[in-house]
Amino acid sequence: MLIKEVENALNGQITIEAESSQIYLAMASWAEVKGLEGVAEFMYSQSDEERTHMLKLVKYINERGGHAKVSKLPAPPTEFGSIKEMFETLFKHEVHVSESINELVHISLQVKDYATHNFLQWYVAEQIEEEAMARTILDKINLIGDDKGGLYLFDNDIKQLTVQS
Ligand code: OFO
Repeated sequence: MLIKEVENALNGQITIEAESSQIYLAMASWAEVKGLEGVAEFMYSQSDEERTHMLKLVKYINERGGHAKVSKLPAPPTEFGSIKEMFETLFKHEVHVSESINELVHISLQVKDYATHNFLQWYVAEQIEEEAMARTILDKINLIGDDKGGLYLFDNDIKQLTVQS
């Protein structure tokens, strides 16, 4: 049985994962409109992934006798500046998600909820991967600079990351 404090904190994480999914969907649409097919495909798939992160939390809370809640979300932005700015936003967002997961881990230990602590380890590992991937992408973008041909190749390249993830 989940104690209220943990249930509320996990419900808060549901909102964060749902927000991630919405933001990445908005990024996918922005990239698609700009003709960046590869980036759009990558972002659509990131958005789907975030939804699975959210669903995993829903199932866990309900399985442990709590009640998973679906909350209202603010609309994500529609403009993301440049590709570089968009991936910087994504990176910052993932760092924020990691901080939130860390806080959850901290709460679970404080109240000696070892089952939740164990459940959260999957998210800890996932965040390491997601932050690393965002960093790799940003490094590539910095290498390209203003080179249009480089951007074309990058858009093709990123499709590979979508297939792998
Ligand atoms: Fe990329 O955030 Fe979920 O966990």
